[in-house]
Amino acid sequence: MKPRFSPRPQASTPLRQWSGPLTHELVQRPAEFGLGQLPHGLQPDAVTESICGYCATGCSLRVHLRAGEAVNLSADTNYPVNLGMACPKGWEALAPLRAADRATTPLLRGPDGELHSVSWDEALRTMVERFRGITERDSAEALAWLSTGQIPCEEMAFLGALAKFGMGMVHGDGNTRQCMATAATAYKQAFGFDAPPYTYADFEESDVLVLVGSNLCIAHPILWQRIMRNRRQPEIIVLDPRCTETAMAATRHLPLRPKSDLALLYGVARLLIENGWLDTGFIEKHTNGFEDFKAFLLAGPYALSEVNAASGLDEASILSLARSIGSGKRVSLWWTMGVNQSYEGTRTAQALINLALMTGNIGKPGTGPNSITGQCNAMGSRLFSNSTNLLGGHRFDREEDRAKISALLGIPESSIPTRDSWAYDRILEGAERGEIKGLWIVATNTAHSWCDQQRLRRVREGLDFLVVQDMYADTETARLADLVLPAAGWGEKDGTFINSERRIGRIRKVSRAPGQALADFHIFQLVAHYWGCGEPFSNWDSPETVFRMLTAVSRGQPCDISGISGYAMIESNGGIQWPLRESETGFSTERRLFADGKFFHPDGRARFLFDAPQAMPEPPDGDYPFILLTGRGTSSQWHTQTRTSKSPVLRKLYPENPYIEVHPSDADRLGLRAGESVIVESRRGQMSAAVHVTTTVPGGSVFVPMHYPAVNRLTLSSFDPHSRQPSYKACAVHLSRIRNA
Ligand SMILES: Nc1nc2c(c(=O)[nH]1)N[C@H]1C(S)=C(S)[C@@H](COP(=O)(O)OP(=O)(O)OC[C@H]3O[C@@H](n4cnc5c(=O)[nH]c(N)nc54)[C@H](O)[C@@H]3O)O[C@H]1N2
Ligand SMILES: Nc1nc2c(c(=O)[nH]1)N[C@H]1C(S)=C(S)[C@@H](COP(=O)(O)OP(=O)(O)OC[C@H]3O[C@@H](n4cnc5c(=O)[nH]c(N)nc54)[C@H](O)[C@@H]3O)O[C@H]1N2
Ligand code: SF4
Ligand SMILES: [Mo]
Repeated sequence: MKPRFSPRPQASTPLRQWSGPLTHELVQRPAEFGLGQLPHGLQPDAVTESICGYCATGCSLRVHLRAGEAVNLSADTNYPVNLGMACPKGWEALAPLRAADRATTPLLRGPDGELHSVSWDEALRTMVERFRGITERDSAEALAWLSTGQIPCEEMAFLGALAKFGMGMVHGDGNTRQCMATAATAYKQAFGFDAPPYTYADFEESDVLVLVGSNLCIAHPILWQRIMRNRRQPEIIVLDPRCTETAMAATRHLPLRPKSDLALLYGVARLLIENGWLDTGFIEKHTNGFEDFKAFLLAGPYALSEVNAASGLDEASILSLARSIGSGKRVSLWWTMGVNQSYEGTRTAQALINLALMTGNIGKPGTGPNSITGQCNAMGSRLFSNSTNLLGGHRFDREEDRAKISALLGIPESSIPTRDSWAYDRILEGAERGEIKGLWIVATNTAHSWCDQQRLRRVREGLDFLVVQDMYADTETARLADLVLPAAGWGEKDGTFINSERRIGRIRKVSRAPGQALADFHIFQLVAHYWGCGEPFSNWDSPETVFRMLTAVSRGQPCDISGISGYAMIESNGGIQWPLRESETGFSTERRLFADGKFFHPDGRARFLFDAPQAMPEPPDGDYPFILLTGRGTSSQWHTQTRTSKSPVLRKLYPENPYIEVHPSDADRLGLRAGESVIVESRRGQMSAAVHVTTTVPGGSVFVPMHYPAVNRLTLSSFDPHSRQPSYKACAVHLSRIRNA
């Protein structure tokens, strides 16, 4: 059963007076927003291309139109990312657009506690009235937003600029906190900027690929296909407690104990030192802190026998891993959520960065400490969401950065906050404490995807007004809203995404949004107008204009894209990786960073960063004897399933009901039979799931995919101290049989 909440108190503050017409003229002339319009400039029977709106691989899809309707998709054979391949989600990407439960009008919660359809005018007046009421009673700091890695850069930037520079908010964060914050922080601290160094050709050019906490076959199947194109007979080593599809397909699987990565990677680093498997020239010329790191490794419990005890891997396997990394010619280290979603994720990611720096595996073909991104525009949100860094990787606390942005965007410097936003968890804590009263959630489904859901219920109770902007009105989060704003989705709007290898690609409007749903871009234009801050945003009139502003903003930054003149240039080049400075001509399709050994810290050197491993925040014990691992279930399920569950084809490809993977020895001990239902319980909540007996999970651990809403009733509020990313992948649970089931 989905939760329902009591109605929020009704508006008590009188409508505020402001200058300018109250109703935006475009609300009265909806055609200008593209409502009921044929996609921009497209011939009715055209074939066009758009980057896929699911994962950060960033495949290009061909969209086939008939009589102005997008009728089919196929994989683009000419695009350097996917080379004619796509996964089931990509092939089925049109289905979610046509779902019967699309939000087609704004919905406002009435005195009866139900959501009722209202006009855009009433919706926006109410939103502004309620949010302004909060800022007048408290302050603009009592408002916050939570957004996403799944809307284009232009919309991301618009939301962040409007919220902070227009509406005076200080706090806003994205669901990339759940996903990429650790990698972003690890790179920033080590390299001086959040800069994944690789290009996808590196998958094909490595001799040794080490995948840590990454189930590539399921989560990024086309990137796995890129590895399959590697002609160098590479060694593919997977570090994952589970024997995943990827582990099975690899040349070697090292089933380390959950959360023992840091100790293991330090053990490997020590073996590199002890065996002289180092690139001392690179270390001396291009890094800082190696001697301290070495002393730390030699003084700590990282000898082979100690690391064997910590990780459960035998000594020969650890030594052989170190040898592969130390003596391999081109070694690349790849990581995803098994690393990022941990209470010590930042240091674990940096332990991988350290291995690459020690062996000089960076800036050359087939190398790199490479974080693989999750959502289609996670990389765009890291650069342009204006949440935890000022647009374009600038700093809120640096005066010259504020002056630069103010001059470029024509926004008064005084309206730029001088400090960073709270992270996601702090925003929710703020709501729990009553400091955040108004929350605007855009394109993320917090009430399913955030950890420790019971706590989130209290957060909801603390809010005066919750606005949810989504494609669907029945997501777990939209059901909690006071106001739902109906949004157009991927395929119904224009813009750009940035994929895992920093490639900026174009997305295109190929379909009309249903009813009165509007592109997020247009919703932001309207909110600016109704808020009374439309003037500074009057030139934010189309995604491409905003894209050009972002290229100007990026000038001089590591992510400088001032060399990109506009969308046509992106399209004709098969996407363009950042950076591309204005002076650069004749650039190639695949470019990696740091070929010159120069990093982004003022001294040009990369840093070795490390800390001793910590105990798991909630280790298993007598009451809760299993470690719960969570993650992706199948390549046909996307996160909270608001989109993928709308495709009848995809629905056939995954189990409809929640299931839990249990090792045969544990199933035997508890007397569990395959297929029976169990109650899975943590200290915070419980769910039921069908038992799947399998040796893919190690004894003592169980696995539940994240796609079923109940899973985050179990997970805990525990965060990496540097990145504030939640530890979704380890908490203690108990299993019990359902009697007479
Ligand atoms: N089909 C599909 N594809 C997706 C997504 C989706 O929802 N569905 N989501 C996208 C997004 S946003 C993301 S972030 C990526 C995520 O992509 P991945 O990170 O590859 O996926 P996960 O399954 O979350 O986690 C990867 C692995 O981490 C392992 N793991 C758990 N704990 C540990 C540990 O302590 N150490 C190690 N070494 N490994 C551990 C898990 O067993 C799991 O197999 O996928 C993207 N692609
Ligand atoms: N237990 C556990 N929990 C996890 C994870 C895990 O591994 N384990 N992984 C975490 C990770 S890595 C991630 S990335 C998060 C993902 O968590 P979420 O971001 O909450 O998941 P989605 O289902 O992708 O939610 C996106 C929402 O935006 C809506 N939407 C899609 N496109 C648009 C658009 O263009 N405009 C608007 N306005 N709305 C749109 C969708 O309908 C959906 O409601 O989950 C995290 N939660
Ligand atoms: S691999 Fe990712 S980008 Fe490519 S088609 Fe599948 S979901 Fe889309
Ligand atoms: Mo993610």
